[in-house]
Parts: sequence; C-alpha cells; structure tokens
Amino acid sequence: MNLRTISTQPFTDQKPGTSGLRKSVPTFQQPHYLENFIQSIFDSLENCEGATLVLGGDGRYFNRPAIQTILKMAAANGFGRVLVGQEGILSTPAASCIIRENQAIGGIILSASHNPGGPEGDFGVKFNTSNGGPAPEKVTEAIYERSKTIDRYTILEAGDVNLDRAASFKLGTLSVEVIDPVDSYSTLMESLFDFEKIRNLLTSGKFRLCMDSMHAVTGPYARKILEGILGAPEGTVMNGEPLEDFGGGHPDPNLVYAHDLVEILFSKDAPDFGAASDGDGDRNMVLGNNFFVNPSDSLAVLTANAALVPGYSQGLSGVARSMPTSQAVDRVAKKLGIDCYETPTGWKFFGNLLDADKATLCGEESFGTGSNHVREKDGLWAILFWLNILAARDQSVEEIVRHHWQAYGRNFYSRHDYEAVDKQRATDLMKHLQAQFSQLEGQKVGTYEVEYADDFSYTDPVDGSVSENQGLRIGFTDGSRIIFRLSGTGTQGATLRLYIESYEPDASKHDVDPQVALAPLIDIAEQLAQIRQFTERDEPTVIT
Ligand code: VG1
Ligand code: CO
Repeated sequence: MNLRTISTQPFTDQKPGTSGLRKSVPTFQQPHYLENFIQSIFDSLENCEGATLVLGGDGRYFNRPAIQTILKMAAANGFGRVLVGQEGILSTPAASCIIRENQAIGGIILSASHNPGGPEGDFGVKFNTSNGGPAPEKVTEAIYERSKTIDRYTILEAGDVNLDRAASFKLGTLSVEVIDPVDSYSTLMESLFDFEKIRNLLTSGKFRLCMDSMHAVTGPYARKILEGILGAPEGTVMNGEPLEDFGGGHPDPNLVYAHDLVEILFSKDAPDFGAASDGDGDRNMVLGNNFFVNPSDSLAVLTANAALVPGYSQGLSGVARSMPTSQAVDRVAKKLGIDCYETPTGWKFFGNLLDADKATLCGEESFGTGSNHVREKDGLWAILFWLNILAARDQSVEEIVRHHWQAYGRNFYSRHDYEAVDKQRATDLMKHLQAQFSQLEGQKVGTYEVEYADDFSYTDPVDGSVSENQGLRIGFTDGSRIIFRLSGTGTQGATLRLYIESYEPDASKHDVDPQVALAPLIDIAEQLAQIRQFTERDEPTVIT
C-alpha cells in the first residue's frame, strides 16, 4: 500500500455554518483545502478503524474529483468500508437513510444545497453523524478546532475508482461499494406512504402533477418513484437530469428561483399539484393550481393530516419548528395535545428531539420538512406526504389549505431576503437594532405593543447544550413577530433575513395578500432597523 503523509498548513476559514462548510469552488480547489477539512473530520472521530462511511453529493461541479480524494483519504485513515452513490450521487435525505441502515459511523455529503454551482459557483462539505443527522455544534466545533492546527493529512496513492456502475472495489484495505443511490430510499418511502392510493390518483387521468428537480439531485429519485413506481406519465419530472451547474440556475425552490414551475402552476390550464426541490434534495416547495403553499403552513397541514398517512397513523410524539417558522403548527399541536418545540435555525437542532422521540415531524420556514424516518429534512418525502393527503382527501391543495385556515386561523407569514449585502453594514444593522432592545419592551410601536425583544437562545432539552445568538426577535402582545437573522449558508458578503408573522382568526380576512396583511409590521421592521439605509437596497432580493 502506498500511503503518503502530506504536510500542510491550516486554513483559518474552515468554520462550518448553518449546514456544513460552504465556499466557492475556487476556494475548495486550492491545494490541500479539501484535504485539510476532510482530515479534520476524520481526526475528530473517536475511532474510524474498520468503520463504515457513507459518501455522495448533489452532482455539482467538483463533486467527482472531491469523491476520489475522499475515498483515498478514507483508505489511508483505516476505514473499513465506504458506501458511495453511483456517479457520486446521493441526496441529503438518502445519505441519512443509508447511514442509519448500515450503522455507519457517519457520512460526508458534498453539497452547497441551494447555492448555485459550476466552476465559479459554490461547493460544500457536510458531515453527518451515526444517527444520520447533521453534526451537532459540539462536533462541528471540534472539526473547526482541529482545522486550525492541522499540519498533515494521509492519503493513499492509487488510481481513481470507477463510479459509473454499481460494483465493489478495493482501495488498499478499504472496500468501496458503489451503490444505487435511490434503492434504499425508495423502499423507505414505500414503507411510509400509501403508494397504492397515490398510484390510483396519479393514473386516474383526473389529476396532473408537475415536479421540478431543477437539474439537481432529486431527478433520479423523482423519476424512479413518481414516474416509475407510482405511474405518473413520463415528463412529469422536469429538469430531471442532474447537471454540474444546475443549468445555470439557483437550485433553490422558491417563487423567484423556481420560476419555470411557478409559471406553469400559475397559468390558465395549470396542473393540480406542483413541487420543486433544491440542490441536495432536502427542501421542497409545494404549489396547487394557482396557489402557493407557504412552507410554515405546509408543516401545519402535514401535522394536522398525519393520521391519513400509514407511517404516521399511530400518532405523533410531538412536533418541532425552527424559531423563525410561523406558529401555525403550534396551533395544531395544541389541538392534538402534543408538545411543540422551538429550535434555532438548522436541521442539526432537531436531531436530539428526534432521537429521544420527543418530536415526530419537524419543519423550517425555508422550505424544509421532515420526520423521524431519517435525520434530515426531506424534499421528496414532503411531496409524497402531500400526494398521500391529496389522494386520501380528494380535495384540491387550495381547498385543503383554506379549510386548515378556517379551522385554525391563518398565520400570515413572509420572509424577505437581502442577499449578498456588505458584511460590515449587515453586522452594524444588527447592532443598531439590538441596541434598542432594552427600551423596547412594553413600548407601543404603531398599533402594536412590544411584549419582548431579545436575542434567541436555545437550551437543548435532551443534552442541555446552549446555543446563543440565534436571531433577534421582537414579539408583540397580539402574537405577531418580527425576526432578524444573518444567514449562515451564504458565501458572498452577508445575507439578511427578515421574517414577519401575524395571526388572523377571521376567515373573511384570509384572502388578503400576505404582503398587504403584514405591511404594518414590515414598516415597523424598517423603522426599527433602517434596512434600506444599512443594506443600501430599496427592496429585498427574494420575497417568500
Ligand atoms: C438556510 C435556511 C435554514 C436551513 C439552511 C440549510 O440557512 O434558512 O432554515 O436549515 O439554510 O438548508 P441560513 O443560515 O442561510 O438562513 V440547506 O437545504 O441549504 O442544507
Ligand atoms: Co438543501
């Protein structure tokens, strides 16, 4: 075996963000940059000797060379087996599923999720632990600490492994198994949902579905499950070929970046159901015929209808949502008599709740929903959940959501993103806002009265760990909220996220455009934070 130890110097910027280490491709292509981070992951593991590792990515530019490097490093670091997705493909939820099924020590997922790809785009490395979930903060901290002092890495000198077909190879003492990326995942989906009911719906001739995989990782998954197993007509999945640059788009399923799908669903002869997923397949956007489902509402609807889905018909142990996600699901939890947890942004905070069976369903306002079937949010899972509900209720998406609002009231909700603004100015905005907090409590702002103004801090109810500085929030006495956060996934400057929520029990007012319903709160946000002045922008980049 030709093992080589390469001496290296630390990079100072390998601190993982909300979801892994994300940097531009040229940053990752610097000599030793990827290797340093991978070795830091391996060094922070207790014992990788003989262990199983799962490896794959969303197919973006640099995915394949990175996989070859990681395989050779895994061989040199004593791993026993690496399960790698064919052609280097594994969606984030599928990787989570495979880690759990094979009692792997963890997995490395190569993705910058919704960030654009290509030679000048972004690349990313996420590490998931043996429960299948994103590494918790204590693990990412240990990796970061290691990256600051690393002075060598080990790698096997060997030829590249052929990733194009399912087969097994030896790299030194390491077994490399190239596996079908879809198989285990689709079996898991079949165990949760009523495939027969969904198949009947999709082949009835009365229901049309359109799925946009945005040239990202879910193409092969959606084609096999929706068109293959469930019988949807060929062509149901659009942009189903994973491309290294996602066809030049942002693989971000929202109203702005998934415009092809939005156009189809908001046309005259629109299909009944539209869905899109992101770069690595963990997010979902759901649309009805001329109708947008807000992700926070989606979580609430899934929770309220879970009894219709075989995998959840036994009841839910609890639900969890990230802090900025609307409180729509809280109302459902209350009615069901189950606990509802509020966590910081990022799926890693749901892991303990799921492992301890305190929550069954989880969700984030950023188009992320998932359950205890894996330890990641899961785009196709959410789409199948919706299809199962639609098949069981025989109503349109719009009818289901409107009934939901009638029963629970409507939580008007919107997120405004100001992307790639100047970092210093964004930090100054947050400081300027926070400086007002001590005087805000009890004060009247417009017609609203401030109940609390704070920096969100979370104590994990399972292991007691504390996560501070998770977003500035201003809560009003009527339950409305304004929240400010700086993104932890962007790679250019800073991205400011403003989240706005209000509650309307009166069904006759549920038709109002959220931007109109929330206008007074949006004005207050501007008044308090001087967004225009600090960001030097007249309007947000993306409004959801
Ligand atoms: C964003 C979302 C957050 C999500 C994270 C990772 O983080 O707001 O809800 O968990 O992306 O999702 P931030 O720090 O930019 O707000 V993914 O699909 O990019 O792995
Ligand atoms: Co993602």
